[in-house]
Amino acid sequence: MLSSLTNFLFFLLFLNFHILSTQNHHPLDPLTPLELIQVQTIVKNHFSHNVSFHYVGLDEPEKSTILSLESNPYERIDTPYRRAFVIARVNGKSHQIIVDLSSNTTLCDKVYNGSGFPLLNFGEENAANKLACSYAPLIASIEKRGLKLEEVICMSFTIGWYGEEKSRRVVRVMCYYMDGTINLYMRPIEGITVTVDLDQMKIIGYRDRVMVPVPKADGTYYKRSNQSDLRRAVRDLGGPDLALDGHVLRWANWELHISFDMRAGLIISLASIYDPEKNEHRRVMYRGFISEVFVPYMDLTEEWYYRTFLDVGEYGFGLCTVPLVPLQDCPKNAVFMDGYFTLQDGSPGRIPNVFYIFERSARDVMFRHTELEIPGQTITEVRPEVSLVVRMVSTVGNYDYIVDWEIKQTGIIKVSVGLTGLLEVRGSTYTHKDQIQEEVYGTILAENTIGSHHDHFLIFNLDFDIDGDVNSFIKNNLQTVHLNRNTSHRKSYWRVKSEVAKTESDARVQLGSGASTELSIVNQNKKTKVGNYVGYRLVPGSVTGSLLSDDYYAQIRGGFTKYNVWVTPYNKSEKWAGGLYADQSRGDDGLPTWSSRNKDIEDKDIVLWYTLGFHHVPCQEDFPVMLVLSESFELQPTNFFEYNPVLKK
Ligand SMILES: [Cu+2]
Repeated sequence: MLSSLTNFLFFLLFLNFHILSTQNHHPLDPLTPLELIQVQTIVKNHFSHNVSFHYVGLDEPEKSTILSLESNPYERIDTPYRRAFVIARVNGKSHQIIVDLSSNTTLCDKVYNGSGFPLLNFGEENAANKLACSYAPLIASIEKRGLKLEEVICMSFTIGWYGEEKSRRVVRVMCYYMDGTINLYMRPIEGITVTVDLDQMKIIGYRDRVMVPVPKADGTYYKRSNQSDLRRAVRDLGGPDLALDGHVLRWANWELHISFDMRAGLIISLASIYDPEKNEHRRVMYRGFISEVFVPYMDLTEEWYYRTFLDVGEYGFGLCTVPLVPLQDCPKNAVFMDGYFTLQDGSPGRIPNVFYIFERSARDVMFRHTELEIPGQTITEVRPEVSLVVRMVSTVGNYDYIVDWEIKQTGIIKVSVGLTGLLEVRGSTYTHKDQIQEEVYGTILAENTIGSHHDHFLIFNLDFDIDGDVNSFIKNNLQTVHLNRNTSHRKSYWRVKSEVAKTESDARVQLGSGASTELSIVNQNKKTKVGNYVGYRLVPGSVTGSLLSDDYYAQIRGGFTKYNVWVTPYNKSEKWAGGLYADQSRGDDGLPTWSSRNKDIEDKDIVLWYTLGFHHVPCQEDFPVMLVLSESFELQPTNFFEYNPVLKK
């Protein structure tokens, strides 16, 4: 019987990392492999028990320190502290530890007694899968179904929270079948649930409820060697006009810092853009990253109801990133960057080519005009769009999320998310839609194969600093004005009524509810020459929100999906919208809790939270591997520049 050690072994292959210099860090640079080893040593020396590492990341210096360094770069001689934030399990308890690398000490070690548990790590997931695979009752169930043991692969699933008063750190292990395919996700072995206690690494529950046919292997293969080759030549767009200085990226009129975190994946910091009018770089965003991803399935059957995942806080969006493939994931002109994370024993692992950075010319137009009204002349001016993309792919089990942060010379930041990979399908007795007389919670995609309805909600933490960190959130409501016939030839027109959000409750917005509203972050202390506040607006893509009832346990845990937009005052510790301890969380930590304090947000350092959502009703084109399903949003300069910022280019 195979256990799914593939990932683990794959990452171990890359453990022959390079030892990087610890000198000349940007203070927001991720921890280097050498620093990760130092953290491992300090933490292990601190405890007499075995330590299981669940998160190690940079404990960044205070924002005020970073900003003062940015404005006085020569002060970099006094390097700010290098510290690590660690979450580890020791003797059945979750510890939050701050490690200071310069003094080689543990500054703080706090036991967390609240609800929820930290990120799972690969080591324990693989151990749980292996344990289940060798469990005699499971082997008997496999044999009873007439399946070959050596073709079975087991996977761990987080279990959510359904009102239990006491929680144990457990996962449910589900099994899949290969036998003639590599697409194991299309061949679930339904009806069997193995419950594993992760701390004790012991099976605490087993149930073989029902026998359902395993969907066929036929038609599930998706590798190119078995397909007709539809490749097109990859165009070389020429060398990128970018400079990478450590983790600081300079391209065209932009400068920003990019970093890898094992929980968030890609983190964008200190994004600023050059303003030719002012002859200076102007601050736009202090920080941007994916804070949480909520994926609730709508299937209520016993083996499925609990599948309401928080991918960032349970599995680690960074931990699940995969090396990108040159010339396939990206064009020839791409520049790559590696990422480093921590394994269960605290040692560093390397993900090569975790980010690709490349110029993109999609043959879009930045602006154009053809002037035909001047006698004897036709004047045409066209400026093609070229942008820079930072790309990562996080493969959370069956699903692949392609995340692009795209910066444009126009000042626009565009974020796109593409969903692809393999659906989570349920085995079924049905071979045709006409046979189905009951609720099956999905679409029949192939014989014995139901693609379950589900959502993907990705919430972004966007800490704007428009020309400084004192910003405000403005709703520009488009209102229809009705007129008396006697006063105008027109019966109606619309105008903009601006509303400054005073407190957090003013800034909770459900988009798509009929009203036309533009949402902006502005600096009320800075105006353009003609008197408009400088700002950026959110141009939402999808306005999809959760359809679950508010008092449903899964919705309580993913409560940040109640609104598409939230604004909170900046707080260094408020990073993870689904709570720091997301596994089996109870919704008592996270964005809705912070926002309920209803703090003042006008003329404050504020963070905009936006959720990009997908309702996914699977269709047959998603079988056996999904075509990319994309959504995006933009952050657009709005009265930020004095005029069209690319005119002088
Ligand atoms: Cu989906």
